[in-house]
Amino acid sequence: MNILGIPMDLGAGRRGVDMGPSALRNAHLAARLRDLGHTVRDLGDVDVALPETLDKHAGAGLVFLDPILEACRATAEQLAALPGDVFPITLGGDHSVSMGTVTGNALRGNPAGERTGLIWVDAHTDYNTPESSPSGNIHGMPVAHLTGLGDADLAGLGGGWSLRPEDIVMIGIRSVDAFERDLLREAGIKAYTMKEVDQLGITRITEETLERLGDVRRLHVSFDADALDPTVAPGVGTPVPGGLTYREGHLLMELLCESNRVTSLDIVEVNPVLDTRNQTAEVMVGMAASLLGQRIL
Ligand code: 6HN
Ligand code: MN
Ligand code: MN
Ligand code: MN
Repeated sequence: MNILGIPMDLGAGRRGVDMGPSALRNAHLAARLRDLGHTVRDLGDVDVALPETLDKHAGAGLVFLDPILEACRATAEQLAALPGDVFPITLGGDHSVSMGTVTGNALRGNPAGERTGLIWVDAHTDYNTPESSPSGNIHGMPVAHLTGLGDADLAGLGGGWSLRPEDIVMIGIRSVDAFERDLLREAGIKAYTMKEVDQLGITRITEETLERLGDVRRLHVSFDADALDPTVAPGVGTPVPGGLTYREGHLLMELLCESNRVTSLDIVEVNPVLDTRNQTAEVMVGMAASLLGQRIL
């Protein structure tokens, strides 16, 4: 198991998620995984430019485009160079880091070009393009770019590889922008909203998700802390009421663990500046532990 931090908050509207990797390490991520019997290697952090040294508006409508592109490229390259059989856990950082993590994991040890599935656990669909975005913040755009929409450089991170919309499932959704909704429908991406979490329950949703991605051998889970209810995970920059409960989050991770099919994980959008005594980092470390083998009995 390999840990890689991407201490970046350039894609978010508020400062502080750059401290996410530290907060998660401080919440004993590596020790928890070692207790489960895993061999854990921490690869440290990717280099990310500091916003204070940059011109915010250099990227024509896209806030901090160039430094985000650079950090995502470095992330993708580092992950792609890892062996196919390691399990990378990447720590954000704002959710724009996932353009790098999903790309790198899709290319890692994959000479045959096998498909990668993406399970996006989030309050938001993050499917804005530069044109549809109300904020210009790139953390609202990673999934669109992974499927080839939007800015050509960001969409081209995979050097020809991009994610198939039918290989994406989103869970926990409750905040979608107007034009983003149109793009999501056009792409035909499956998204389970909180309404469906309430109606169907996490067990059925997880079963349907795994069945839908049935012939995809590599599964990446991207877990945005704001998928959880703000009472459970208060340390996030874009909180939305009515999220996953503590148990719904764990149950999702426990069922994905049982499937034995997940091959990489992101933990993103943990903002220690807005948190209460590192609660959100601790909760997210618990989620990772459930995905990686922790059992109640
Ligand atoms: N996240 N849809 C909003 C935007 O600015 O595009 C919020 C995005 C939040 C992104 O939390 O990863
Ligand atoms: Mn997100
Ligand atoms: Mn979110
Ligand atoms: Mn955010």
